[in-house]
Amino acid sequence: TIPPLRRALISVSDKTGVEALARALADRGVEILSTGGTARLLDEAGIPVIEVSEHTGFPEIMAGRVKTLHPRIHGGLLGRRGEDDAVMAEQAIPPIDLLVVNLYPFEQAVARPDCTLADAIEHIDIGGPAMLRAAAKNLDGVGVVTAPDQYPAVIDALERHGGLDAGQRFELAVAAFNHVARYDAAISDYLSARGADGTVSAFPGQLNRHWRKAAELRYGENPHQAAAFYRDPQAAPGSFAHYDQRQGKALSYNNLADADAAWACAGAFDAPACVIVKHANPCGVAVADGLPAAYDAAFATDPASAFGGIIAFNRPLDADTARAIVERQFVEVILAPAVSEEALAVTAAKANVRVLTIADGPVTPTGWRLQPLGGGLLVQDQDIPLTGDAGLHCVTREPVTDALRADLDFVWRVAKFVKSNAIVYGRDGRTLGVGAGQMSRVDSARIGVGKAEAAGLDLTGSVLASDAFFPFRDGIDQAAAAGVRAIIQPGGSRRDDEVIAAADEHGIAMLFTGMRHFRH
Ligand code: 93A
Repeated sequence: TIPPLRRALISVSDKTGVEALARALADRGVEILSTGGTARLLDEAGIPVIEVSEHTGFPEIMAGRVKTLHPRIHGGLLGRRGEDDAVMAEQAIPPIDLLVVNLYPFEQAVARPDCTLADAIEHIDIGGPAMLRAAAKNLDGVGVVTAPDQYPAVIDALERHGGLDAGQRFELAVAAFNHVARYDAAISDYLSARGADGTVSAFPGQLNRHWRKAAELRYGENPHQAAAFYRDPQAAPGSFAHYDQRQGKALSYNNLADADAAWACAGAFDAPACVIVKHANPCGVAVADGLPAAYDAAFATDPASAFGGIIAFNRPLDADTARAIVERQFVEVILAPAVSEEALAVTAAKANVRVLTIADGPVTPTGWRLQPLGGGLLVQDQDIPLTGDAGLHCVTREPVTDALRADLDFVWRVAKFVKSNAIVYGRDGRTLGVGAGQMSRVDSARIGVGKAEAAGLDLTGSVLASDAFFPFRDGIDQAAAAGVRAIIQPGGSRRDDEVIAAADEHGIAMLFTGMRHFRH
């Protein structure tokens, strides 16, 4: 059943598209009530409108702080149709059957760098949320509209049925509560991150996020687990959450997790780069003059692990690279900032391959890294900088040549994206062996050597990165035996002297970064 639509109240800060909606209402004989700015706009557009102050017989006062907070408004929104009719008649409260409100733009206001605490507080909407809650609560008889992108469906329903059906009113009411919840969360986050004197703390006393469901997934990490993907509405352009799937099967939970890791790693390089990820770890990374060469080199690190991998690029995917991939290997996901039409034509031959584009990226991650644990949430900054305050410094007799320095920079960047304990061997802008996720560092060092051997790669003259300091000299001895010429690591072990002496003994050059990059 469609309840009657006699009267609408329109009060919007974002006035996009409101004229078309009001006109559709007026054309159907719906009476329109409106607040100051909105009323003026509609009046100028030649749409009949009654000011709320005229309707209530009470002026807008206190520079608009009190405009709709009146029983004639809230009674009109909240009165139960059929049940409260008598009291509404007795108190001369006309029903308001449709509410169109969006709130003072608090989030936009506080995003401005010069926004003061007083500005922010002035942008806290009181009357708007009160009306939205009233209308949404009374969804049996009242429709509530909170965003311009809802207007077309409302206009369509008006034209077809003369009003909103129960399903549409329910959906709109849920959207209204979400709108208010997000609004209050923004106010709570802003204020709880500040002291009365305006000082800002890095982590607010209260942490609200308004994650929105972007996709339901077939299952979670395993088939017996249910799962969905939620997007942070504030995710920066270029971040993984803005992926656009161009072809292929539906993405799985593990696809998304691995693709995110691959995208982040690809973003660590300025030169054209290819990153192949399996089970959250890069199993091959390379930079080169172009993507075909980068892909070849990344693949060569560990062809066995690259099978069924996730492949990310930091440049638009071209047809040659796409062809090389689909002809050579089974691939789950390919992601890039863009994909040429020719490349898409190539990947189309493998209909299951998921191709994602993420425009404007990869970007340096912003905001927090969140990690849930039993009943709580660990929150930290992003791991952005590469080196500590002292910068890179050579600690060995053997100096670091420019060529070695470039290789060391490369493996150090890769190591940031490998689960700890991380050891990365490389040379000439490509990985040669990756040891990931071991409980002891020397095991990771050994695994990296084994990987290189298995792939037929020679570690002679290679460089090595370790995400944290070497606690003992055994890792250095192991590296020397494998043919490593230079090492990059944070330093800071109690046994640094012993570790440096071992490097000197082997004629290995070693850079300290003064910064650790654990990743769990
Ligand atoms: O200052 S308020 O909290 N007091 C109110 O009574 C009130 N009623 C509606 N702000 C109030 N509004 C808000 O005014 C609406 O939520 C909307 O965002 C805005 C529209 O004002 P105008 O029509 O004057 O541009």
